[in-house]
This record gives sequence, structure tokens and C-alpha cells, in this order.
Amino acid sequence: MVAAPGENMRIDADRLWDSLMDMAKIGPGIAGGNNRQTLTDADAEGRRLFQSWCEAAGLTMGVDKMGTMFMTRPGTDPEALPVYVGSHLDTQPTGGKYDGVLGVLAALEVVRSMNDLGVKTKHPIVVTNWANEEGARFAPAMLASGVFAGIHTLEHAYSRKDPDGKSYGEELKRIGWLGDEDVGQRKMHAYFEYHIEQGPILEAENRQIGVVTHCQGLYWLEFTLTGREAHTGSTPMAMRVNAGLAMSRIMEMVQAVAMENQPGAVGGVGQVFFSPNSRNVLPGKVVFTVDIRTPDKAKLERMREKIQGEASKVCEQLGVGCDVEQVGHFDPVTFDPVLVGRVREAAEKLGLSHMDIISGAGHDACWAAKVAPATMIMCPCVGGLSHNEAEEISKEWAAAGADVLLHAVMETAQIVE
Ligand code: HGY
Ligand code: MN
Ligand code: MN
Repeated sequence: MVAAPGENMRIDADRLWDSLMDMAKIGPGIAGGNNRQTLTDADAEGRRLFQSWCEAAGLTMGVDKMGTMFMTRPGTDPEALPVYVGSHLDTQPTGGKYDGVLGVLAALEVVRSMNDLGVKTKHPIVVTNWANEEGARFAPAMLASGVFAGIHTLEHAYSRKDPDGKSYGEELKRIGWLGDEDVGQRKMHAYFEYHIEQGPILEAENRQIGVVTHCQGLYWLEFTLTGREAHTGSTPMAMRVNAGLAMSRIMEMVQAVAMENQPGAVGGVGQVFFSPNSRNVLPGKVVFTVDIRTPDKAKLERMREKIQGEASKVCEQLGVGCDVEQVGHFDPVTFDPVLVGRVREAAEKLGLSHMDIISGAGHDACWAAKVAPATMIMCPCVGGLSHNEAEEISKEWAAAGADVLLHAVMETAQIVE
């Protein structure tokens, strides 16, 4: 039986892995991972390397006013909306080599492989590097894709400040990646994102491919607690207005709320600022962000209300001021069933073990899904570890998911004989 066009195509695993290792040299961490935070000089260097690879593959670059990079491979029908394939090159301060980067470089590898085999498609293909997916330096996460989907205004995004008080808008200009395209003007036929799972399920179930049907919803609640600066030695306990104590009680409570909503809920705190942060001064101000997530929308709302309600009681008891700002939020996402089906079919056609999975982490695909049919593909990661410099995957896992991406993208972009 004659194979259908592209049937036996596979990506070049060695070339994909080499690209991942070359990108990992830019913005190295201190323990084998990466610190290539958004809009830093390292990010700018990674962008230039990615641009050079894309241009060598015949792609033309467009950049929008949030700094997102769109690298286009033409289709045979200039009227046809493109298939977008991407993720993010920015990393956490102690990030791994694969979170986001795998999806961007696998998208490039899909194009490189199609070039090698002379495959033409009706729809153009646009390899995409979304700016500031992590939200580590400038909250919230998925900021550029959020502006693209009309969730945030450009002004709000530009005003976001990093811990040193530098704004997104200033830093984007400083690194020279302020593009000229209005954000969100591009229309998508479909959007695919390939990403490491960042959790333990696929490895534990011994599956090569995650067919991502949904992504859990999220709140980032930034608490600003106001206590009274005082001497930690000479201030009697009864006289203290202790914002640090209030924070610790709230953190315990967040843990309890997440545990009482098992299965399928998480809650925790990753970032805390004490002011003046001096060993022998009780903090006058404590700022920390609570991160809660669950695939169940009603449960997410209940958790948020419970946490905000209990936090104000804690602060009242301690005489501590309490302000809360919702700095990030998205409802649980259902990905496009047609595209999800193509991912599943591609895994089956390629003889890869697979299972349906809900994404625990947030991704740019969550906002892309607001404006176009979108879905994701996942590969396992060792020990389910991510947002840690020891994040690890195998070349085989990386390549298997990229092969599924290749076939699902070709199916959607429609091969032209
Ligand atoms: O927070 C997240 O889920 C993603 O890593 N930005
Ligand atoms: Mn990511
Ligand atoms: Mn991440």
C-alpha cells in the first residue's frame, strides 16, 4: 500500500537535540539549567540565535509590540490563515533547559524537516516565541499571549514592573525587541504547543505522549500585609503588629484549603518580600503571591473566596493591614476536540504510547485557545521535575513528541502534492 504523503516523515532527533543544547548555553544557570529571564540581555541573545536559525530555514520574521516573534513559512494559498506552532524561550531564574524551549525548537524542527523533504502545505506555518510566558520577572505569566488574546491591554502589560522597579515597556525597548506589529492582529487557523509535562504522570504511566485535553485554571493573589517595624529584641510579644506571623498563618491556611479540596487542587506560595528584611526588625510590610490551581472552575472560585476570607480574619486578629490584588487568573481551558483528535491519531499512527492528560502548568496555548482552535502535546520529564535546574528529558522523548507535532501540524496545514 502506497504511504500517504508525509506518512513516513520523522523529524531529525539529533538536530533538535543539538539545537536544545546550543540554546541552553545562553543564559546558563548555576546548576546545569538556565536563567534566561524575559527581556534580559540573555533573552535578547537567545532571540538572536533563534532568529538566525529561522532565517537559515527560510522563514521571515515579524515581531509585535509585546516582543513576540512570529517566523513564517509560506503556504501555497496566501489567503489561507496560518497554523501557529510555538511556546516560549524565556525561563525561570532557576529554570530547566526544556520548559518552553522544547516547544519553540521542535516547531522549528518541524519546519526544517518539511524543508528537507520538500513538503508544501496549503496553510502557512508560523513558528512562534511568545514573550514573557513565565511571569517570573514581570507578573503575570503568559503576559504577551494574554495581550494577544485581548485579556490584558498593552498599557497594563508595559506598566508591569520587575523587583528592581524596571517596567516591561522600558526593558523591551532597551533590549531592542519592540516590534511594530499591533498585538493580536494576526488571525490563526490553529495553534499547537508542544511542552514537557512538568509533572510525574506520563513517566509514572510509562507513556511517551500526553494528549492534552484541558489545562487547569489558576489564580495568583498578591497579598500586601502591613505590620509595624519594631525591634525583634526589645518589643514585648503583646506589643507586636507582626506581618510575618500573619503571612505564615496564611501560608498554612492555603495548604489546608488545597488539601481539603483533593483530589485535583494545588496551592502554595513561591515568592515573598519582607521589608525592611533586616534580621532584627519586625517587618513593616510583607508581600507574597498565593498560587492556587484546579481543573474545576467552581472549586477554584470557592478556594479563592475561602483564602481571601480567612486571610482577612488572620490579619484582623493580629492587627495587620491586608490588601489583595488579583495579579493573574484564567479559567480552566478545554482544548479544541478536533485538534486533540489529530494529536491522538498522530500518536497512534506513529505507534507511540499515549494518554489523555490535563495540563497542571499554564501555557500560552491557554490564551491562544481564546482566539483560535488550540491544543497541546506533552512529553514526560524525569521525576516530574520542572522549574528546577535539574529538569531533564530524554532525546527519545523529545523526538517522539516532535514527530507527533510534525504529523498533527501537516494534517492541519494540509499537504499539497
Ligand atoms: O505558571 C505556570 O504554570 C507557567 O510555568 N508559567
Ligand atoms: Mn512553559
Ligand atoms: Mn514554566
